[in-house]
Amino acid sequence: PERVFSGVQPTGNLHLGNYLGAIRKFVTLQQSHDCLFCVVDMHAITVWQDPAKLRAQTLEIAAAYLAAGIDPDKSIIFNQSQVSAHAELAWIFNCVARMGWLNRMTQFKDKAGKDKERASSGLFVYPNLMSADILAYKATHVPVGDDQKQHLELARDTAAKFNNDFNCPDFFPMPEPLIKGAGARVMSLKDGSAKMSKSDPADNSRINMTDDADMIAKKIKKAKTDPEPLPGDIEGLSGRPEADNLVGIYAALAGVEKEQVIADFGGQGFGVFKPALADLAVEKLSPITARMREIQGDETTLEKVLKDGAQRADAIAAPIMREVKEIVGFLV
Ligand code: AQP
Repeated sequence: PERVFSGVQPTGNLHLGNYLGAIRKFVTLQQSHDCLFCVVDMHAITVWQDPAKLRAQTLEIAAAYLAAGIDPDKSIIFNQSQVSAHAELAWIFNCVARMGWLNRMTQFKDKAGKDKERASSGLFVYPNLMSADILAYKATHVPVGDDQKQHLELARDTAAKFNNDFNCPDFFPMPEPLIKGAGARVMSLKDGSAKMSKSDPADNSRINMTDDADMIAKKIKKAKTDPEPLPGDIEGLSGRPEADNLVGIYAALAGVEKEQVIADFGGQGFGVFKPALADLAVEKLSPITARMREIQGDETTLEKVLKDGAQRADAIAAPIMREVKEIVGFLV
């Protein structure tokens, strides 16, 4: 059976990239697959998180899942630290994956910054925890943005090495990424070559899921562009990363191809295109933002959804972990 696992970190500033690249895809996938959608709080603490904020941000992601349309009766919504399999399998994978593999991960290089000596050891082994997230459920498909492709390849390598080292062919499946489609890579509004990111200190580099209509319009109006009008064909976007990004965001929000956006707006200046994009963004995002606020107001229900999800997730992972431990030679 095909099983989907994916997660979002509760690190604050949930943005349009997270929505278009991940959460919106989750909603569609739950129609065709068994899905687990996790709030990955253990990943979040690889960089310092204020405990009170972490708690609030965890509830915020759960509220975003529900507000976007993930149905907790159909899909499993839970937070990572409530299911022990994640930490247990991550440790085993720390002993399977090689230092050389981790050394090649570009996200560590980006996130650790210049002073790698001061990065947490958790940040370095983060990809092993991600492999554990997926494989503790023998998930077969992982919807993620383009930025997570390298980590998913590492998860496949780890699954293959485990199956090979312990002579248990096919024990872990090779998880497939589901990356394609509009919105897989939303770039910063201030720099078309950097991805839109929660941790960018410039708030106007991203559209937050909590921004109101005025804020969304203001940020789009101020987004960096070049002085040329939109090109008459799609090839004309090459070498124009900011224009390409705004056209891509429009296409993803409207649910059409970029070609269609160019057919509609080619030759128009940003004075016309930006207000149209702002209207579309507000139209698509404000109902979700409003629902998110409403859901966040009822913490008891949110906590109940997470608790129930954790129990259902544990029911899948526990028997798999028991087998893993037997395979490794741990007494169970
Ligand atoms: N800019 C993006 N475009 C498309 N998809 C994106 N994702 C993140 N940024 C973009 C996807 O969102 C999901 C959840 O991401 P995460 O919480 O694991 O955070 P991240 O990938 O580390 O990226 P962020 O949100 O920008 O955080 P920081 O600033 O900490 O790096 C993933 O599926 C991701 O691909």
